[in-house]
Amino acid sequence: MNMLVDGEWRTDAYQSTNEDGEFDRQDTTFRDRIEDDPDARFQPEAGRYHLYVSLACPWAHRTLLVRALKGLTDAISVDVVDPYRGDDGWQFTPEKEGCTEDSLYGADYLRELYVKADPDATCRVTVPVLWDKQEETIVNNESEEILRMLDTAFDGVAASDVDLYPDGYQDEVDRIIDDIYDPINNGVYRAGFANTQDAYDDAVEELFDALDHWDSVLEDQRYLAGDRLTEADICMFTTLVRFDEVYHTHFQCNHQFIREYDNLWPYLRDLYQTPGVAETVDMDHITEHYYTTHPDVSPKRIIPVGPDPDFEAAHDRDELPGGVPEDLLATV
Ligand SMILES: N[C@@H](CCC(=O)N[C@@H](CS)C(=O)NCC(=O)O)C(=O)O
Repeated sequence: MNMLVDGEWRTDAYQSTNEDGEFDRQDTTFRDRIEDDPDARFQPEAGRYHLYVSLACPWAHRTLLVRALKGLTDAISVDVVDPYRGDDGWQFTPEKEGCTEDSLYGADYLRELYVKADPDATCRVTVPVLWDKQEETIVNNESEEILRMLDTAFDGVAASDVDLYPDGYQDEVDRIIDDIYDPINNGVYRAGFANTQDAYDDAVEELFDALDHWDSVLEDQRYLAGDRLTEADICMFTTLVRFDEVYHTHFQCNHQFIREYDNLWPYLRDLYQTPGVAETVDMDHITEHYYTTHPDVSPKRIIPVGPDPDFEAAHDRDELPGGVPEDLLATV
């Protein structure tokens, strides 16, 4: 697979499975932090930061969701790459529906920004990227860390007081984000990119065990961490919303659709209908990306018709304790 090696683009450098045929996701490399501290190198400021995203990517989608829910859309600008990722990696194709140019530098490919940030970069060129316009560099390209920064470091800047990492819930939120990563968020990729039957079998078994578990947790609580919408729900949402259209078919996670679950399905609709969320979901970019970008998995690049789940249908979960924070309803 493609990656940068010493700042040069290579199409043969990155092996995505290990010797057992298991998908091996590489660690991200830019890990600086924006901190609300006068001595910090990267401080929260309106207009200083920029996100490079793909609307198809579940990891980038997390950052767009927090940006929307926190009321940071005016403070943090965004550019959107083409959903199709070819041999040259993520590309800017402003002529295509839902895509933008690189509004900062007019780059053709996202990798140019990585090399600008580090001329000797040796890494995958992934989205999301949190870019600092002041220092002209990448602050961070790990979604979990970006979403935490947008949620917790921008209090003086964000238009909304919504707190997705509230006191009293933090340990639980961290535990859930950690618990769902391997079997669910990364689990669908482990199933889809497995190169052996054993690797696939292990991944789907863990995936559906975990989905069953969370389906039962959600029977009598509205959100993953209890009665409040938190970062954990953001992390779960971006996988669930892609599941029936993409992961079920493309990654062969076809034991069950999300819309067949008693609680996960209404939970997914509840999140989708939370103010600010639906606008971040672009199913055309999602389906185009997956079905056309992985020739090993889907060589004919045909985008299937899909079940078109009705995310707008009533969910009735407002009968459970807790709910959408008032300030979110007011600001989004
Ligand atoms: N751990 C990273 C993963 C990001 C990631 O893998 N993004 C994918 C898109 S869904 C990507 O850009 N892949 C390009 C590549 O691996 O070359 C995060 O959570 O931000």
